[in-house]
Formats: sequence, structure tokens, C-alpha cells
Amino acid sequence: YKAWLQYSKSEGKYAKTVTPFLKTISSSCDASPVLWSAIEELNQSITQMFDFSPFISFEVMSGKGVVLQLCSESETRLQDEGYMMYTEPNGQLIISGKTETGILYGTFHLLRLLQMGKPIDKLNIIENPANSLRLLNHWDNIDGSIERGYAGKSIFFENDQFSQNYGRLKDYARMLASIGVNGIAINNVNVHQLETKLITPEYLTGVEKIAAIFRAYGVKTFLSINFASPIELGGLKTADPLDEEVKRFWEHAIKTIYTHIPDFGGVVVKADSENRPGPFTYGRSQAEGANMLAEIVAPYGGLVIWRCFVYNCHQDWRDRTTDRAKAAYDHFMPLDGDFHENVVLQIKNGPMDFQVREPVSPLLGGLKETNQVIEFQITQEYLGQQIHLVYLVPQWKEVLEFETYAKGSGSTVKKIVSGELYDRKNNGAAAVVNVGDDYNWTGHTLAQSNLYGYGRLMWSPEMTAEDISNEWITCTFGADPLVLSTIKGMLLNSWTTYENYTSPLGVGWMVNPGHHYGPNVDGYEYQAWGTYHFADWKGLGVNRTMATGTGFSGQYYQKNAEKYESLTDCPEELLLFFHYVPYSYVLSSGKTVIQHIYDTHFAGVEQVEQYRQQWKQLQGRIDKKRFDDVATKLDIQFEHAKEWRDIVNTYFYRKSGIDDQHNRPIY
Ligand code: GCW
Repeated sequence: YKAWLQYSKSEGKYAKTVTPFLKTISSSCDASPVLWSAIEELNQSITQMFDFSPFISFEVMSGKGVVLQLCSESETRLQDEGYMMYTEPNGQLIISGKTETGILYGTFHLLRLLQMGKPIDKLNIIENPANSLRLLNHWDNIDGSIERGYAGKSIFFENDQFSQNYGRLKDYARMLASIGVNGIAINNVNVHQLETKLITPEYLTGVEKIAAIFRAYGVKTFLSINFASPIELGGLKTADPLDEEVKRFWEHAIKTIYTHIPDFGGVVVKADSENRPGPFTYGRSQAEGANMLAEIVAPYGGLVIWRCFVYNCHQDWRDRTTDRAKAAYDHFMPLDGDFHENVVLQIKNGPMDFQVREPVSPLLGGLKETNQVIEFQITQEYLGQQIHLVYLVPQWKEVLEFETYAKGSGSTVKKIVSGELYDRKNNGAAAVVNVGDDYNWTGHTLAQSNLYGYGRLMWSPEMTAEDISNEWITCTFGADPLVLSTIKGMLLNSWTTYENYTSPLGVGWMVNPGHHYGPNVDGYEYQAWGTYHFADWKGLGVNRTMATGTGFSGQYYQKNAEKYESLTDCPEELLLFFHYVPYSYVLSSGKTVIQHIYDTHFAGVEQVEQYRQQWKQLQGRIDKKRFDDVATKLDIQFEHAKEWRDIVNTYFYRKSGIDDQHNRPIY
């Protein structure tokens, strides 16, 4: 259960040098729940790591010791959730924030330093989160199932009830606070019948209890709502956002929520998407739908998080003019500036759907006058479902560093999502989380690094994927240098490895329909979902150029549009996302596309084999349970990677009739 909050015993010289600073914890603040969380965390962790209980006082103590304090309102260097941490000449280790949440974040920073064995005698740290919204979305259903969940059942719900395992929820809240997550939506964006009732008093008492646990850790609770609630709960004939009765229904519903949860974060809405109801049903725009709710939650300080995953999921595969990649931009760009201040559009990182490789969504940076959060998927729906090892931070990092040219050069995605580029508040990130009730939270123990990495990266996008992996590995497995270097090597290469043996050069999909696990090259080729690779005997790829294709490349600012439009300038990892090319097309490596497909697929499997060997060296250096779990996962990954390799290679060999230059077995 402990994930990266192991607080393993620390002995020897390091323990000796830090102990004097940890003997007392004193504070001038009132003992509010958030402050109490900080004190409790310090108390427990210090006891566990250093074998003594600190003395706790609500009067500030002089001399060496931890002091938790609120700083002056006028402290301009700090945002509300920021903190300062510094050591005074007299040995006081001051953690100060503008709010108690800031103090809590500072506390976890100190604990991270202690877990990593870093000095604390000369601290001088100022930290603020880069993104104001750092949200998680749970796709949990009341029956306990999780849509796209790969780590067991829901930690919130079970058998149509709220789960009573509050201790587990508290541990989860601690983990979230330790990485700076400040909001969670606890239920699936596909809001089914029973879940629709979560906004009614019958269920709000349960939500209220969850909200109290998370509130003590600076995390606000959100709910996903059903846009058709006025019909399903209110007995109305319509859910038209401009209808007066519909508005009255929502006014009442929202008031009820806030009576139970005064600091309720807001609502998450999947409207007009994959058969969900929405304003389109009534001939209204997405803005009319979102703004109606926004006006109602505004007096309470709530947000409407409105998802942009709106596309035609009933496409005719014969229709080559419709391009799903264009949909979000087409729907939402014309509405830029029309959304209220407390509406936040939630935009998936890519224009399709969390594939191993996609370009960045052109809506990010396209929208200038609209609040937005980027949506990532921590749960590995298309990335090996927490059986395969895929450390996602390098992928997210690439997305955040992407140059949009929205306001000339320097207009990176990270500056857009943080709100810096267009000077917007209510911006940041949301992510579909990978957590369930498995003992290790995430199914694959190493998949914890993705949750950890999401929180850390959204707090501080300047961190590198490697920095984050160093922290996570050390806090999770301790300081053994071989453990650190081995796991780090595996994590940092794992995304490329997965890409190698799955779908090539940005084309995406090739998975089994429905559950999305395992290879099926034509699985979605003749389906209604708009996800095609168009492979034939001559070549493959989707022509998304303006000149002769769907025109998607034209949704980018000029420099990017030109780059993607051009066959030679298009980044090769995205070649097949933008272009249809013959198998004989030669890449910069000098290899043809078909040879590249063969080579990467063989290489990917070999890399997984290496991970297995590397992991074996860690036997005895990691506790048996976690060691065995990962070893087993790697064995399965190896088998399934071979499946991917052979099916993809065989498919393209049969389509193209072109031999592998190295004569390896292809079937
Ligand atoms: O990728 C798709 C998933 C759906 C999900 C949807 C979405 C919650 O396969 O399971 O529905 O995305 O993001 O809304």
C-alpha cells in the first residue's frame, strides 16, 4: 500500500545529521485538518525512518526543529499553494505557505528529501505549482468496476454502494498530496443510470465522506454528471440547456451538492461524445451547454470541466473525407471566447485517443480565449494495460515541450496549459488515473511511476523524466545504486520499446476492438470509429495533408502545418499519421518503411527480453513480493510482445510481399 511513501528506516551518518532538525515539530497555526495532516505525516514518517517520536507543540519552539507556519499575505513570491522551506541560522527548519495546503506540500517535499538522503541543514527553497489545476479523473462505476481500469476494482465504490475502506482512501489522499494533485473526479465520465444519482441527497452523504477525507489533503472533489439528468432524475421531457425548467433543475441539484460539500470542485461533463447526451441533441452549441451549468456553479466558486472528445463515432469506413482527428478543433475553435470564466475545456493530448504516438492536439494553442486543461491518460488503455511496462513521463514531456508557434516561437504547450501564454487562470491538467484496489494500487508495481510522474510533472514541468524517475525509484525502492540504475534504464526506454513492437510510425490502433488489448491490425479498419491505417499492398498511412488528404495538417499554426504537410519535413515518428507512403519509401535511416517495421518489431521484443534479464539481477535487493510481481509481468509482456511482433510483421509481409532483408522468421 505504501507506494512511494515507504519511509524506510534510515540509519548511520545521514540519520545522525538530520535527527536534530526533526526532534520537534512546532506550529503557530490552528490545528485545522490540513495542518494536522502535515503534522501527522511528519510524526509517522520520522518515527518510522529514524526510530524516535518528535515532540509536537502548537507554540513555535526556538532552536533546531521543524516549524510550520503561515507566511504573510503580502508575500509576493508565493502563490496560494506554494511554499518556502529554509533553515534558519539557529537551526529552525521553516516550512511556510500562504495556506495550510502550501505547508502540507512543503512537508511532503521535506519528506522526499529525507527519503532520498539529501541534506536539510542549508535549505533555501521556494516552490509554486506551474499549473493551478492538477486533476485526476477516475472512470469508476458504482458497481465497483472501472472503465479501462487495470488494477482491480474501484477504491470508492463496491456493489452499488460506497466502499467503507476509508483508511485506504486516506492513504490515497496522502499519496495525492505528496505529488501535488489538487482535484479528483470520483466517477466515470460515462455516467450510467445509478451514477446519475450521485448528485442526489441519497448518494451525496457518501460523496461528502469521501470529500472530507480528501479535503484534509488539499484535494477537492468533483463529480462527473449526466447531461440528461433533468430527464432521468427530474422527470422533465428535455435537457435543453436553454429551457427554464432545465435550469431550475440544475439550480436545485447544484445547491444540494454544495449544501453537502461546500468546497465542491465542480462538475466534469462528457457531452455529445460516444453516444452520451449533450446540447447537440437540442440544437444547442457546446458553449450554450457548458455556460448554462457554469452560471449555476459560479456563485459557489465551482468549475465546469467540459471535455472536447466530441467526434462522429458512427463514421462509414468507406468515407475518406471525414477525419476524426479534425473533430475537436472543428467543434470547439469556432467557440473560442464564448465560454464563461469558470468553464474549463478538457482536451486530450492528441487529436485521436491516447495512442502510443500522436501529434499534439492543435486545439492546444489554437484556443486563445478559453480556459483549458490538457487531458492525459495514466491508465494504460492503449499502452499495454499495466501488463506491459510503459513509463509515460517521456511522452508527456514531449507533449509539454511541443512548440505550437501560437504566439511565435517559445509558445510551448506547457506555457499554454499553465495559462502563462494567454494569461489565463483555471488552467492545467487532468488525467485518467490508473489506480484500483490492487495491493500495489496500479496492477504493475512499476506503473506507480506514472501516477507519481503525472503529479510531479504538472507541479513542475521543468523536471526531466529522469529526475522524476530518480525520485520515484528512491522513495519506492530505496537507495541501492543497482536498483536505481536498473529500474531507471528500464523506465526511460520503455515507451520506445512498446512503440517498437506495436503500431509503427504514428499510425496508431491495430488493437483488438472493445477491450483494446493485444494486436489486431485490421481490428478497427472497417469499423465506425474513424480509426484507420489504410494499409494495402502498396503502402500504408493516413493522408492528412491539405493538398490531397483530409486537411488536418491545416489546423496547426503555419510552421507546423508546413512541416506536417511535407513528406520530407514531417517528423518520421509521425510519418504515417500524416502521410500514406509506399512500403519502399526510404526513411532517413536509409531503411525502407517495410524494413523499419520488421526491424523495430524484432528489436522491441529483444528489449523486453533485456528488461527481464536486468530485473533478475535485482533479486534479493527488492522485497520478494514486489520483485516477483514485476518479474511475472515482464514474462507476460515478453510473450505478448512476441505476439505483437509476429502478427504485425506477418500482416505487412503478406500485404507487401517484400522479404525481410535479414531473413528472420515471419509467418
Ligand atoms: O478511448 C475512449 C475509451 C472510452 C472512454 C473514452 C473517453 C470513458 O475507450 O472507454 O470513455 O475514450 O475518453 O470518453
